[in-house]
Amino acid sequence: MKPLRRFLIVLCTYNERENLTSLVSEIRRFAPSVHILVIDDNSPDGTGELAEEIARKTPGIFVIHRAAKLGLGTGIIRGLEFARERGYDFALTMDADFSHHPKYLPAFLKLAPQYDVVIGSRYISGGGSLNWPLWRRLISRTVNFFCRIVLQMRVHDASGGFRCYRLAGLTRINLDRVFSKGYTFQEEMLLWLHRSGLKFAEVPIVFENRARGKSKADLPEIIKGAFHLLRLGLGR
Ligand SMILES: Nc1nc2c(ncn2[C@@H]2O[C@H](COP(=O)(O)OP(=O)(O)O)[C@@H](O)[C@H]2O)c(=O)[nH]1
Ligand SMILES: [Mg+2]
Repeated sequence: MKPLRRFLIVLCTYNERENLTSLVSEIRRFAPSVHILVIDDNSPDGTGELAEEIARKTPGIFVIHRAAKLGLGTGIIRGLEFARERGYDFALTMDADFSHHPKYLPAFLKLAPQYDVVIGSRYISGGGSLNWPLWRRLISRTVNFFCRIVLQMRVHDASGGFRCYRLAGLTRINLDRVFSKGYTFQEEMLLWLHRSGLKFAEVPIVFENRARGKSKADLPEIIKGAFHLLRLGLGR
């Protein structure tokens, strides 16, 4: 008999109290058998305590608390390590603000067994962005242009964080080598995976701007991101 494939959803949270309860229940609705790991960076709004409360009531939900806001990238790496330690086959990362809607999970779960990385893509037919400010859309387009032309990545959406990784494929890269701590983790991670010759698929997703809570993508994060991308470009 084929062994059951095990999925872990990694949710990094910083001040997502208003989203977490409904997000977890929607994830469970669309993907009942997956486990969920919340990585909270000591959110001042009490997201971490709420996550504990949900985990106490629901099996298959785990929480890691980090002492301070240490960045989305390091949070995801922590999540991937947890998934590896616990013997999951796949780790799925998504934002915790409904921009990555759980309704797309079945498409990821279906494709995952045939690929090393499944990417939720805004820039293929059927995908898109809704209610996202023009400046965010421009930055996203520029970053993706850079990834295609300078970094020579053959994917349409290299900056989105809605992804499913086959954990066996990740052993081909050294996670300690990833230097982006924040948002550019997404591009950097994909670059190393791309160069190690893994098999990618893209599924269309419509990214919808958050309705609740605040974005953490501020100017310092964007400037840091630009430097990280230039560093990646120079390293070629
Ligand atoms: N644990 C943790 N989560 C973070 C951090 N920065 C952002 N996030 C989470 O990463 C996801 C994406 O962040 P968000 O603020 O929505 O960025 P945007 O969608 O690009 O505007 C959300 O689930 C955030 O709560 C961080 O430093 N630590
Ligand atoms: Mg968001």
